Amino acid sequence: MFSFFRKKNPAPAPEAPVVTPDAPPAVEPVAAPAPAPEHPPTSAARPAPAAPRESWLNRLKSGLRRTGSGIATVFTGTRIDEDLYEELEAALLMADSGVSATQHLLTDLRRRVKEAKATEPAAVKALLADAIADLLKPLQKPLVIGEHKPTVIMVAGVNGAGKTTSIGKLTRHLADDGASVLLAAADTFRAAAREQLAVWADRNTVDIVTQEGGDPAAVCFDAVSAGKARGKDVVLVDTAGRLPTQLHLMEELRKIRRVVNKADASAPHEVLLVIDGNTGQNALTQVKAFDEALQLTGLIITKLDGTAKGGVLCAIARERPVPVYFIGVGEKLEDLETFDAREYAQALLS
Ligand SMILES: Nc1nc2c(ncn2[C@@H]2O[C@H](COP(=O)(O)OP(=O)(O)OP(=O)(O)O)[C@@H](O)[C@H]2O)c(=O)[nH]1
Ligand SMILES: [Mg+2]
Repeated sequence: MFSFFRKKNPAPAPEAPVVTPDAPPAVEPVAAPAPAPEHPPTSAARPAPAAPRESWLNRLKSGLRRTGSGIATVFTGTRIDEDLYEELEAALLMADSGVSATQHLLTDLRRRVKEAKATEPAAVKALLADAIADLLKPLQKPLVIGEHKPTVIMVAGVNGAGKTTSIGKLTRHLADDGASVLLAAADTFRAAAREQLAVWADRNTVDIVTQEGGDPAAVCFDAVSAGKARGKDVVLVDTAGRLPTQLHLMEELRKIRRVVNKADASAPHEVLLVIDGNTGQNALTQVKAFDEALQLTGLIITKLDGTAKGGVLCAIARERPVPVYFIGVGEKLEDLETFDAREYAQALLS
């Protein structure tokens, strides 16, 4: 079951066909344009309902098991000794947990083992799951929709992290919950990027504001204005991928943020960073850099169904605890789930 917290239950949005009066005429809000040729045919019909929570949890487990199994194998022996802690230290570091979180977990675990008077490695493993769950708990926070109308959500990240796909999945979940969504194609560099987002808009039968070439900030201004004029619940802004080291592109993101704020003085309400779960320790660098530029409110960690080692969430929890709203476990519409610290800790040790 997918759920995110909604403060209020907004009334159904009036589908006014008008653009906001103060929007520059260059930008055309369009309703779900034709799909890009490279994508499979789309239909206005809603796709099949999301898979049950358990099935995607198994995919997360099998994804993490492929690389995270090093942690679980530490506990296959019969004794609790210094060798076990040393092996565990190496396994946590190998799983991208980073030095700080690894040291924290080892100290915490030793304390728990002493307190519980644990004598079996299996019991130590269960205590480690508790320690990891407690470390990750501050990252577990629901996305709140409904406090503002529209709730403006800006999405950023490095190239290919899974921004556009995650926006498509998120749109589906929001729409399933009865929220009206408008997409802003602020990745104006590539025609393919606009078309890709348009396909997701079409699949979800939601409106999209797009512009050929031009200024991404202008698209965002128009999208937020149109979202207000049309009474949408959510405006989702897709931005072009960029590295934190590309300073002019980071400045462009800051500009988008400022312009969104001009269109709606309380926006953006959420600034999300999408991180490819395979990024390893570099993920922490990305969180820090994007947080400094944009004041992040949340993260989406994608591709946890693949070869991701998973420990990087421990590093993020320890060093830059930005909430993880969602995790991506596949390429399909339903492959996005809310983050649960305990489930994740258990998947990491499975
Ligand atoms: N296996 C898997 N693949 C994913 C997931 N999320 C995204 N992808 C794939 O990752 C690739 C890149 O996804 P996009 O959504 O285009 O990434 P992006 O961040 O928008 O990329 P740019 O706009 O080019 O920066 C696509 O092939 C997606 O299908 C996921 O959770 N699991
Ligand atoms: Mg994209």
